[in-house]
Amino acid sequence: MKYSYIFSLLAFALSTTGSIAQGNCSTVDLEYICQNTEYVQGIAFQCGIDCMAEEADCLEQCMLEALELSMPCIGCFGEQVLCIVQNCSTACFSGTEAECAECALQNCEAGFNVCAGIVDEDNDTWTNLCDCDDSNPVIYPGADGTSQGLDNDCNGLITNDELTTCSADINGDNITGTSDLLHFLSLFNCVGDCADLETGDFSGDGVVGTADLLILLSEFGLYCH
Ligand SMILES: [Ca+2]
Ligand SMILES: [Ca+2]
Ligand SMILES: [Ca+2]
Ligand SMILES: [Ca+2]
Repeated sequence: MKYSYIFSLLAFALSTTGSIAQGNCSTVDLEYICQNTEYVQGIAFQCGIDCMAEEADCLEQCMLEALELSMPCIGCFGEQVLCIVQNCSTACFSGTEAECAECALQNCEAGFNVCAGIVDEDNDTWTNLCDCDDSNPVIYPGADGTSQGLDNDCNGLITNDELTTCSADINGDNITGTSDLLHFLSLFNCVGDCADLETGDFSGDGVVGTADLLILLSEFGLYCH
């Protein structure tokens, strides 16, 4: 029995598309698997080896001790092993590792994903394992910035190509916020010879007024560049 199928299954699960949400792995479980993919793969591999001749719950207990995953989520790994044994014994006992992995993918990958709740609801090819917003297709690990103030690439930071272009960032600190609003209000209704006219006249009509306030409010709270 070869246990390298688990490597393939996890690698595949990272990029495959799914359908139905609601699984046994919580959001915390999925994030843990995403953050520790190689470690989880290694433990699954080792526990698979250690439990080859043991009772059915050996694999689950072994993984539970080493991984910070919930029992229902780990149960999906156990079901996966059962599925492999039932469907792929020939490929995995006497075939190559590639044949074993291929058989596991075809027969047991979909079931594992359903069990674990691994889906790709926004069809950006990244499942909810590592897609930090699985309802928005312009957000996924490695995504290009879209200048919408979104963390497109899921790295926890809003970087240059992700920043919005905000005309209302009066003080130039790369965020349109309270300090800009206060400065703007001090200029409100200033017409003609106001020294700071240009600063608050976002709409370019020569008056600091309601049109400018609406622009500022539409950008309020945004990270800018
Ligand atoms: Ca996705
Ligand atoms: Ca997404
Ligand atoms: Ca980012
Ligand atoms: Ca500002």
